[in-house]
Amino acid sequence: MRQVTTLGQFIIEKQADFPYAKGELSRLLRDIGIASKIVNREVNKAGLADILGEAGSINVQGESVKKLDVFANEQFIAALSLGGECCAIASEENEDIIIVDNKQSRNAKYVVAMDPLDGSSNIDVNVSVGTIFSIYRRTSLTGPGTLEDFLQHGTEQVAAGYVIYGSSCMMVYTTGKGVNGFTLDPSIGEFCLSHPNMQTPKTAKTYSINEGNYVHFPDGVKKYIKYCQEEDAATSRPYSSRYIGSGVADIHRNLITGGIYMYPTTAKSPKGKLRLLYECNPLAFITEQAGGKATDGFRRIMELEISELHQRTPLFLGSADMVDMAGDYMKKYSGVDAAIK
Ligand code: AHM
Ligand code: MG
Repeated sequence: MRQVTTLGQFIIEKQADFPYAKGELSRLLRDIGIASKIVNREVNKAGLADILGEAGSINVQGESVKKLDVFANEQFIAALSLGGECCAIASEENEDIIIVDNKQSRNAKYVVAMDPLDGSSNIDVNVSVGTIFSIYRRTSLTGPGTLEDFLQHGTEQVAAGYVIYGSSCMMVYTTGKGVNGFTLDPSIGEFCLSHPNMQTPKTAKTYSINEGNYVHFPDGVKKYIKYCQEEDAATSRPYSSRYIGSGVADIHRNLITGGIYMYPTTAKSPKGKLRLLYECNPLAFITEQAGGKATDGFRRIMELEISELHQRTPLFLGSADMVDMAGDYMKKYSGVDAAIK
């Protein structure tokens, strides 16, 4: 029988990489793993809505059926609160931070930012969705967690990851020592190491962007898209366009096969659509750890100043050579003045 390494075993083995660690981070990652298994179970049942009851209705057991993004948010908050290893949580679903103020959590070292169910509009059409998370060491010393604990540069992240609820359920995470991916084996209910030491190709032939917004893109993006579409045998162009519209799914594919994901400024989203704290920073950390890059078109995502919990930013993320070239086009045709201040 082949030896399998479960997420739990792997976390314990890797704890040795952090000589001063007392296991809190390991327990936090374990809590996230547990919540994601519960969310996966519910996502898999989403197609049964007609039988089990539509979101917002009362199901056959007389319970009210929750929307899956609300359900996912509640599951992650419950797992993190009960686990006792984080003193505050920031979520895309909550305007303000959630202070976890029980006896055990009050002085916990970490805060967790998350998007509990990214791309949730895709659930009704059976397209993959995901959870994104980011872990920081608190900057306040003791007592309840504060907003300031979250307003740190992405470079300060201690760990980050995503879970993709797709044809299989996978957790991919980094603690700053490479990226590892775990696939849920439903027969034993465990995440098993399936993608050790993930590396993204340095260059590739796929670009991912919502081209419906083309007329509103900055000139640098328009010109870069045209470059991707030109015929040139030496650079294997034209490239392929691949856009699911579910960020975790697009970025997971590009991480494995290579490519660039772009969400620039548009008329509807003049500062970009994606959120710095719980979407862009964690995805940037994972991508960099896999050998890729992430910028806002001009600057490294993980060095951007953050002043608001739900702050947005443009995002260019993926294979290093492609992100560099898109950045060159931005500088040449859009100019540094176009950078979001
Ligand atoms: P959400 O957090 O509200 O789900 O929005 C984020 C999603 C990403 O998953 C995806 O890449 C992007 O928004 C798609 O946006 P659009 O439909 O504008 O292309
Ligand atoms: Mg989101």
